[in-house]
Amino acid sequence: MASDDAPQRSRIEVVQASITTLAVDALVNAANESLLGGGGVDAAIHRGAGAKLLAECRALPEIRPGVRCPTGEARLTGGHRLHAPHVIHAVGPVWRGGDSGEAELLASCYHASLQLAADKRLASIAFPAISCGAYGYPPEQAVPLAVEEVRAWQAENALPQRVIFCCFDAAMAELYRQELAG
Ligand code: AR6
Repeated sequence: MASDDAPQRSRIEVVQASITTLAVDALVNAANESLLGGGGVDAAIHRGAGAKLLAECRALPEIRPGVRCPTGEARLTGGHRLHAPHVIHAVGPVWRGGDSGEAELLASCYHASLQLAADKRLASIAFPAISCGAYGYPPEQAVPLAVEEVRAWQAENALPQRVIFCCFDAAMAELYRQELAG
């Protein structure tokens, strides 16, 4: 859908599931700067996509040794064996107490991911709770930030029209629901 088409109502949804099960245009991966896989949602996405995803990530240019995507940025690949045709690998900040630019870097992840999706003219995207696992970002602070970034984007941009916050556990899903209701 082009942004100059008739305006469509944008939607934000909360789903409790493994993100790998979702049939959306793009899944966002909570990756690390190497883009060569890891634990958590990154492991699940690489497991679901198969070895060709790792090969595609390895082929992305390194901007410094071992860094294919700096913190706060995002990169696009195919989804390979996933239902989703695209994966957007975003690198969230490690939580260091909140005074090390974490909020700006996390906001930048959401913004960069939405920008890549819009550039590809994708209509739907699913985000995990970036940085809220191994990277230790407090969900009570990450969730309002994620919701605000998506709302601000959708106020200005037609695509992606459908944004899903995909949570592994019920407590996280409830945080998003409360934030969206508020
Ligand atoms: N579907 C949806 N959400 C999930 C899934 C899943 N299959 N698995 C975990 N989560 P994390 P981070 C949730 O640790 O904090 C990796 O090793 C999880 O409950 O995956 O950004 C990378 O390679 C949590 O709420 O990502 C990096 O090194 C959220 O996803 C590092 O971890 C994010 O948890 C990134 O850490």
